[in-house]
Amino acid sequence: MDNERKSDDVVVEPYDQPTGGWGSVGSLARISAAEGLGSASVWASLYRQNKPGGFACVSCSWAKPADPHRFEFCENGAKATIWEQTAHRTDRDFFARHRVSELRNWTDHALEKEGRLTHPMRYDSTLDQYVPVSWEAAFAEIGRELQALDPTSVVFYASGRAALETTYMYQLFARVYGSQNLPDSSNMCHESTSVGLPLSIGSPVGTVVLEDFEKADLIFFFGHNTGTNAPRLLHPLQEARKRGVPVIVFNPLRERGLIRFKNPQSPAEMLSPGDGTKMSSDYFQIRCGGDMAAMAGIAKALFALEEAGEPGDGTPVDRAFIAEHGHSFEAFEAAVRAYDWAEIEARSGLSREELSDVARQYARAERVIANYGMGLTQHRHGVGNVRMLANLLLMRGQIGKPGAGISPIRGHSNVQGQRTVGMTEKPELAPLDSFAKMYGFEPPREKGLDTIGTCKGVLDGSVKAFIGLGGNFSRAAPETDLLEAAWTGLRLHVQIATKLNRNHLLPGAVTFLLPCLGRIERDTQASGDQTVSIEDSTACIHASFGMRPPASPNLLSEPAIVAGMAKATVPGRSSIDWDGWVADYGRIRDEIAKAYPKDFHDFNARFTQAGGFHRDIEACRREWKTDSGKANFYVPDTLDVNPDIDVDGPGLFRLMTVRSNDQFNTTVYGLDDRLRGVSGSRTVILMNKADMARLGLQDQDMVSVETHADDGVDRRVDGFRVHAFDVPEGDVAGYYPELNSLIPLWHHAQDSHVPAAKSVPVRIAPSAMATG
Ligand SMILES: Nc1nc2c(c(=O)[nH]1)N[C@H]1C(S)=C(S)[C@@H](COP(=O)(O)OP(=O)(O)OC[C@H]3O[C@@H](n4cnc5c(=O)[nH]c(N)nc54)[C@H](O)[C@@H]3O)O[C@H]1N2
Ligand SMILES: Nc1nc2c(c(=O)[nH]1)N[C@H]1C(S)=C(S)[C@@H](COP(=O)(O)OP(=O)(O)OC[C@H]3O[C@@H](n4cnc5c(=O)[nH]c(N)nc54)[C@H](O)[C@@H]3O)O[C@H]1N2
Ligand SMILES: [Mo]
Repeated sequence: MDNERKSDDVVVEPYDQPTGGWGSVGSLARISAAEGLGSASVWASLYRQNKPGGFACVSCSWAKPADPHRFEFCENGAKATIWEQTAHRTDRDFFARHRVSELRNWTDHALEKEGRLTHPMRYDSTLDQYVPVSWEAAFAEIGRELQALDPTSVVFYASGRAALETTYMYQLFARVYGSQNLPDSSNMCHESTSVGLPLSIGSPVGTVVLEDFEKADLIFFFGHNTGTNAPRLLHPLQEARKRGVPVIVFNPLRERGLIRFKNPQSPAEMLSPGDGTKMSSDYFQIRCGGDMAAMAGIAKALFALEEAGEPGDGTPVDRAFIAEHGHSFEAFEAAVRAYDWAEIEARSGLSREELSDVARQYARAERVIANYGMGLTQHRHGVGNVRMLANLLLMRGQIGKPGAGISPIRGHSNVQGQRTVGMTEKPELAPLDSFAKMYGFEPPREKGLDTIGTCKGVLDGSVKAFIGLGGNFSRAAPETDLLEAAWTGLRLHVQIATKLNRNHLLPGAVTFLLPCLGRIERDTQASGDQTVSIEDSTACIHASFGMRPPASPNLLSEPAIVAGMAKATVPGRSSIDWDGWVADYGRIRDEIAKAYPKDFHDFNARFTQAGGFHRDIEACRREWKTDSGKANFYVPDTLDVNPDIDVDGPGLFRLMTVRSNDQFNTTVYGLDDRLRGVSGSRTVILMNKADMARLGLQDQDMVSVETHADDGVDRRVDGFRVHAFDVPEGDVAGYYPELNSLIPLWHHAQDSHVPAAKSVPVRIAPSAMATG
């Protein structure tokens, strides 16, 4: 399909415009026209995005301020809104025209471009088509199928978008049924945070709120492409830069958003001739996987500064904080002192001088925020990365005070919230005793399957059924080719979705596609129009009011679909009033408040307040819910993020799979990545010029990319075009999900099981297709 235009349409050239600016306005105008939307309806929605009384953006999870801008949205949030409100429909006629095996040859972009799903469908294997089904018949058959299966062979996935109310019901449904297989997209994303931070500071989430950005006097960024993936964060960052706050970035790619930004919502800035605000004071093109080493280097330099004791150097190490709050600091200090600079420089690709300069700036700062994204979490040593960053902050007492803290930038708009209300495969993270008491059932107590466990189970046949509450699991997960081939072995496959995607085209023996309302749409139930809630990256809970007419009269809300399945599957097995909850979501919030009183007391009274309400995070007030009762310093036993496999050998490259500016995960809006200067194709490999010369490659040459692994599996993609790019030697970058079949299932973070999507060991060769 249209994943690859003619080669001469593919352009990769340095993009030297600021992020935001007119490029972003042009991009929006193109997308709304393509989705068949008039500008009036688009602006009416965008005006209410992320506002008190409006809806919470369906794109990223960045914080929503109490005092919003006139338009509190970014280019990419607007794209997500427009994409969800599209005038196009994937209706019954569409499915009558296309067989499922035909649709499997379409690209992700082509599939979703067909628009919103309108009718519940069931796969008919004799026709190889989806055919309409009634909601009643669908629920009844799903109930019968589930009753016939062993609950521990059934997976209930959630992709991070569904609201707190839906998610609370969904996990209860799974547990009443007897399954704790509750993976969510967090397993592929910030699980390294959710595993690492509790060990370090006793909290699975970050400690920073929006106001802290106004007080910070130094800001770090590790491995996050902010201009594309959390663009609204550029506003507080721009304010900080205008105050002269240093912003220090570590990223192998020079991401425009952290280089220059022009606020598209400020007429004065847009019309001024300059090229916007310089967003970072220092930008270090660290080697992929070099963060542990760089952080060790900064820590080592801090110890050196402390020893030198120059009066202008501030407080390199906060010994008073460490004495009162720290645990195992001595072992950390000894480990850092033992690493030599040669190793630190080689692994990070940064010099001792550069890292010592960072340490000097850091030592002088009093309030410091460290932000990070997938560049830290999606490595084999992802948990170590996160803990090392916590160390760096803790050694200067930068957690638990205003203007400072650790700031994991989450992915999906409610991914953090889903974990908060019980969407977890780990029994110790859900209040199972409360659930048992409140609803009169015995929840399963053994650990369920996470994403990696689910993939293994689908591959070995032990997983028999998969229910997806949103998402595109098989496409987002690693080892995609094997997974797709095995998927058809499922007995039951149910997807609750807004748009058609590739996972939906992998039928099991019994397969349903159930279309739901999106968050922007009005959700009317027996008690009237309903409100839902989500938790943002900074642990603030917000109300979201749907406003648009539903895409089709045949859609049900997500809570109604969950209730429909639950009533058919586990009738009488609990005291849960499924229908009553659907009639009035306020009742679900009352239940959440009872199950989680510390975080959600007076939920209904508090959740509509501007800026949301902040959950009670003990680490914010220096109460450490760890085994030692203190903030635990992590002792790194290696600076190698790939300690057990070879990603540095001769001829090997470390492949980083990243998002473009024109996608939301597997949803591809277009073929351009404006902020990286790539346009016209997504099947590209971005490579350093010197590496290309060594391989005898010219710009635009076709290459094949093969995973370096000796496990007997051949993982290869072909027909990708190589482009010279400003990336460290030995590192290459390309787009997810097109490259997911290269990631071996075993290539994941050791403790959190997050697929290591950022350092896949690959070999690159001229393509056979080029000559054939
Ligand atoms: N518009 C839009 N917004 C989104 C999404 C989207 O697809 N589109 N997805 C959402 C989701 S689910 C998530 S999780 C977030 C993801 O947001 P990000 O965390 O920004 O995710 P990626 O696009 O994977 O980009 C990873 C960044 O880390 C850098 N990097 C790669 N390897 C390393 C490394 O070893 N060290 C360092 N220091 N940096 C490295 C890459 O160059 C890149 O800038 O965004 C969310 N927001
Ligand atoms: N190689 C590589 N792989 C990665 C990553 C990477 O950086 N590199 N990133 C990983 C990360 S961080 C994540 S979070 C995962 C994402 O994995 P997923 O969350 O599973 O994937 P998405 O693409 O976000 O899911 C998109 C689908 O969700 C459905 N949808 C959209 N809105 C709604 C809604 O309101 N309700 C319902 N029910 N459905 C809806 C639509 O049908 C759409 O097709 O991918 C992971 N995979
Ligand atoms: Mo994510």
